[in-house]
Amino acid sequence: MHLLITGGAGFIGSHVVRHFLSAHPDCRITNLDSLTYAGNLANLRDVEDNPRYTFLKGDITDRGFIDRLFGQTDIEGVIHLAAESHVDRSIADPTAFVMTNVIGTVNLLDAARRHWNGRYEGRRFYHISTDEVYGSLEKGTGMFTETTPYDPHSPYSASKASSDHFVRAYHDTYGLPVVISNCSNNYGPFQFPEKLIPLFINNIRNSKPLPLYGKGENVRDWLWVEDHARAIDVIYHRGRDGATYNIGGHNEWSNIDLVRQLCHIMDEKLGRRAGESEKLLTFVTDRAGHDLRYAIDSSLLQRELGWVPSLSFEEGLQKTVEWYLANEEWLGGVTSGAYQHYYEAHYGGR
Ligand code: NAD
Ligand code: TDX
Repeated sequence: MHLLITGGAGFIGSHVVRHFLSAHPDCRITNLDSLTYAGNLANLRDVEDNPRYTFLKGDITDRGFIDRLFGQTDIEGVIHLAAESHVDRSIADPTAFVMTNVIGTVNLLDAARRHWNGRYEGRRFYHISTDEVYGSLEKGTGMFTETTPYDPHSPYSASKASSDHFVRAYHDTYGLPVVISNCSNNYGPFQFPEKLIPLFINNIRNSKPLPLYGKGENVRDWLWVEDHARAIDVIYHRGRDGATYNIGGHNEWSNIDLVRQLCHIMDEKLGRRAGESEKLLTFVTDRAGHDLRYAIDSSLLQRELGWVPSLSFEEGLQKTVEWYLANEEWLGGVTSGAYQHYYEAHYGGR
């Protein structure tokens, strides 16, 4: 089987590539990625010599390129992760989010429609999406299910909601075999340090302030990234045609509680006095339109396909911290140059 994985050089994509290569010996993978600031071939050093793996540098916004790719290869399945993924960047400038997340997704859908041309047996287009399309929940009550109406608030979530709608439209209009999953916040190795957990690990390491938005009361539902990769595997192979599955770890944390826990682990690992890292906590101006709470009901996926998360958050957070501390070279590589400019522009002198 020949799979096209888009965005495979990013955080989640690299785990998906690694998982499929090891779990499916019959599977060949083409990893299509344009290597934006978030794409990094160092995320896949351990598989780059695998004869079943090919990296292809290319941009999904380039319609002609995507058309030639489908015309010249025997792609049987697509797992589409390539996206602009950071909410703060989407607030600063939504343009790339519309181009990649909306137009790029439509380019892929349309190439699959035209080149597969009704020969859909054994073929599938899988769109990896986010819980943020559902909007925001009140504190303490309710969860997102697959039938929760879409209510995106940020340019990022609006672009992902739009792409989800296009995926469904291609299923309903052209019969394209599609499946969608909407997942909660991922964490783990190889996450770019613009996102909360790796950003704060890096800042604690460097004794820099920890910029917590608002009062730190927003709640996120965290999932170990390899559990997401396993969910993607079962959904790709056994999910119903046209269906949507929510993926989440039933693991809600307010940002302030999560950061305190992270500080505690970092104090231990760095041999600092208890409470030392927490002194770096700095409350800063809230994110515009900041969604208060996300919580995912993943009972459909658990009931239908038997997926369950494998790792407790306590273990996952420990493993994540250990990974970042053991991979200083990786962290140094992604936090030099352009990252410094982004950091200065977004967080100012802090
Ligand atoms: P990421 O930012 O780490 O990686 C995105 C990858 O896409 C990068 O390798 C980048 O180079 C590539 N890319 C971007 N624009 C491209 C383009 N025009 N053409 C080709 N490649 C391009 O993102 P991530 O956190 O790994 O997220 C992957 C997917 O999962 C995204 O679709 C995101 O919306 C979704 N998702 C993420 C989370 C999360 O917590 N990170 C949760 C749910 C869903
Ligand atoms: O500096 C910060 N300070 C802060 O308080 C950053 C970067 C974040 N936060 C808060 C905002 C959120 O409430 O932490 C929480 C998590 O923030 P992010 O890591 O930016 O993630 P989030 O905005 O929740 O979105 C993530 O989960 C869903 C991913 O970035 C998306 O790609 C995914 O779809």
